[in-house]
Amino acid sequence: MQKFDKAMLKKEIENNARKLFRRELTELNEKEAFHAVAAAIQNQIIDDWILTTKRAEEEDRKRVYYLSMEFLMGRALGNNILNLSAHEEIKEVLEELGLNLSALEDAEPDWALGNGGLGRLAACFLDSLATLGYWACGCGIRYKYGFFKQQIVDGYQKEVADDWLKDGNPFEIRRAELAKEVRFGGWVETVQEADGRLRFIQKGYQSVEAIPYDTPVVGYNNHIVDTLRVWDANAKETFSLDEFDKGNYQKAVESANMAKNIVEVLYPNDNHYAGKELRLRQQYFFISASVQTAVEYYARKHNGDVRNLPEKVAFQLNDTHPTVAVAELMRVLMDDYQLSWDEAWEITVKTCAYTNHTIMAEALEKWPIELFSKLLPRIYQIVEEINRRFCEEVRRKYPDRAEAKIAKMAIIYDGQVKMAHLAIIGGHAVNGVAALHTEILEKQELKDFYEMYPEKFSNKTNGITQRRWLLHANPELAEWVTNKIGDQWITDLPQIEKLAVYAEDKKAQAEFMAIKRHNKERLARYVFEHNGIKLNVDSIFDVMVKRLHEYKRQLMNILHVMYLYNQIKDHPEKDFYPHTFIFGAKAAAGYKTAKLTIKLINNVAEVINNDASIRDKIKVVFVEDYKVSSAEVIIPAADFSEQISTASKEASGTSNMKLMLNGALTIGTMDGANVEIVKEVGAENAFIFGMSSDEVIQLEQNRSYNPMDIFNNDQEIRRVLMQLVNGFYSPEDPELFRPLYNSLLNTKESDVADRYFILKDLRSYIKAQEEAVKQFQNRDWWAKAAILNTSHAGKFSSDRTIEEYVRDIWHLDKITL
Ligand code: GPV
Repeated sequence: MQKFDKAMLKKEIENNARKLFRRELTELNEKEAFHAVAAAIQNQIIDDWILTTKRAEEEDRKRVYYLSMEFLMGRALGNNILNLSAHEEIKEVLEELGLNLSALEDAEPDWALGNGGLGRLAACFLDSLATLGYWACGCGIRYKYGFFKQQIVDGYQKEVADDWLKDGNPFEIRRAELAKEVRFGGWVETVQEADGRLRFIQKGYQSVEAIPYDTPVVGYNNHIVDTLRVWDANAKETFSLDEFDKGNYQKAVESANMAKNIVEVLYPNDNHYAGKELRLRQQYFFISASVQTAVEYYARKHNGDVRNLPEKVAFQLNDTHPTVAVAELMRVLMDDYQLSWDEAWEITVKTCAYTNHTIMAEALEKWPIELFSKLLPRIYQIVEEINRRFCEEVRRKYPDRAEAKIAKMAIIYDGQVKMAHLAIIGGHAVNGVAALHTEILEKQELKDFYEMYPEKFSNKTNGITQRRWLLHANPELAEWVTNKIGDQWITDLPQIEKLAVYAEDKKAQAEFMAIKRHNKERLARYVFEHNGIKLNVDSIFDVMVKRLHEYKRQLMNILHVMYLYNQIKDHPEKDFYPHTFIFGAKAAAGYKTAKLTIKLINNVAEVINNDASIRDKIKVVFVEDYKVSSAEVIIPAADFSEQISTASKEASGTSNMKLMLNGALTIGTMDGANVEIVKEVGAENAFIFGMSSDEVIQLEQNRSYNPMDIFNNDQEIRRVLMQLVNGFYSPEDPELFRPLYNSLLNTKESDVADRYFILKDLRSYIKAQEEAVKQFQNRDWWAKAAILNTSHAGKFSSDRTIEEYVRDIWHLDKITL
């Protein structure tokens, strides 16, 4: 390996300044300097990127295509530099040029091509795949507008378009030569071939051209570079002169717009299905382009014989959003490569695998037959045939109760196409994302499928990449860990266990807590800059960052704050440890209750933060525009990690893992991966409360829960609830929060009152909070427990998760360099 040439890099950055802006580097503003540096970094990456592909091809490696509507990458510059093998030298160069890396990083927009956990998981997986040396391609959509930016105006969320590409993306490469045609609409004609075979030909369709943009995914210190490929859309024949001459100018422009619309914007829903046609268009658009490309690539390498495709290609479906891949692969194999149904089916099942990320009923994708068959006539025909054959199989297997089984399991039923059923039937593997979640899938939600295909099911507990979430986000703690136990943890997180011996070491405790304090100061600066609120870094930083959703129960958190405020007002003489409640969350643009919860948090903040009489004992901060890059500042500063979803509802959670790794203690329910976190760190080093998932499911089934009983019998809770409707937090409009009150108590307004058992769990939540606050003041105990949380986070690396997918589902071999 050639020694890294610092002088060359320096020159290149300076040249980039001239080339891009016709000015000297020293004359550039931060944003311009970012582009000059990023272009040079991309150039550092490019050779490894080309070489990775070459080696993988020479070694004929199997490749996984991670098919996902979302990749929540965050920023690339800092992470790329950190992962590059010459990262020390690169940092020196930047310093010698007088560039401030962290200011450059701040000039890069987040790549917000995702909503929350599901999209961020995809991003962590790509980092792990490259770092572990597997050949992978993330396939998605190049949304012109990513996840909206959130402004808080008068306490309300306001959505602002995220025009993230307006200054260009220095890391992307447009691959016009790899464009693919995707067909929508029309009808299918059946033609009998000379050999008697039937051919199905889509006619009268509209074509859209899919153009891929590749961005590099840099493995940590190993010269491996994988690819994130996102597709842009163009009208196939823009402005055909023909149309123009005939005076059909308008029509030509319209079809261009139809194409452009597909990639216009990311749907801002999380755990919720809206049933919009454009969404199905998006799904088929990127899936068709990705599937065609993968098969063609394989065919070219194997003399056009695609019969052994599953030996070299794996498609992982990130939830049901990419599930049309099953039918599209069937179509390509049969219509473009002339395989029989049976041949194509065997290949499809062996190639595809499906990850389920939720049991929430409202998240299940079910497309009306009408809409589906009109937009994708050939695909619908194939789905019908898959369904017909599946129903036959059910009849054979369950002759005496076939119709009941079919009613529950068919792909097409009640006028709908059920995407989860297609994904399960059309693939060889189905996995949940945490042990509890998988158990619920097997025993309840997907019980019938589990009974029929037990061998398909497995659990793959989620993980996070320690490169971004410790090494990059928390450099001071990362350095401390490395000083104590060496740097192996960066690629082998279970090594971090070695820190446990320092848990009771007074000096180590002091160091650990000093670092936490520095991170709290860093967050305080961020909050002051962005929100204008001054934080007390001696107070408890109690952090809840995640999408705003009723099942996650931000409402329970703020009700507890309201309860505490009443306590302080009633008992000003009592000791009360200063407590800062930090929220970060975006609500889906059309989700009324979620948006009103944001308004409530902000109004509570307004009242409490401005009440001089409580002398700053409580502060409430809603951090505007929570995103990956702000998570990197917030998470390292946390003392408490709020993981308080209704048990059984949070499939896994991943902020729970990020916070644990950074030394926060969990206040949480026995839900999702919290169960495994508690198992790793010990129940004594977390604060667990509330109903178990079995209890929740029981209560849901026997419908015996009446929150009014709590309202009637618990005065303090009743007082908090009354403050929602007596104008205490909204004097200008006392009725403002009535819908939240109703959601908790009123069965007339919603079919079930307190669907997420907030009032049911509130008392035990208050207790868990009290216990945590008490323990926080025992500084030795706390330091020990915090160190133990960090040191027991080893299981939650996405490297471990990826190795499990590789072992059980993808069967990949590593690229050797
Ligand atoms: I379905 N998840 C998400 O972020 N968006 C979705 O649309 C769906 C699921 C999340 C789950 O809610 C989390 O519990 C989980 O940790 C995450 O997916 C990754 O698996």
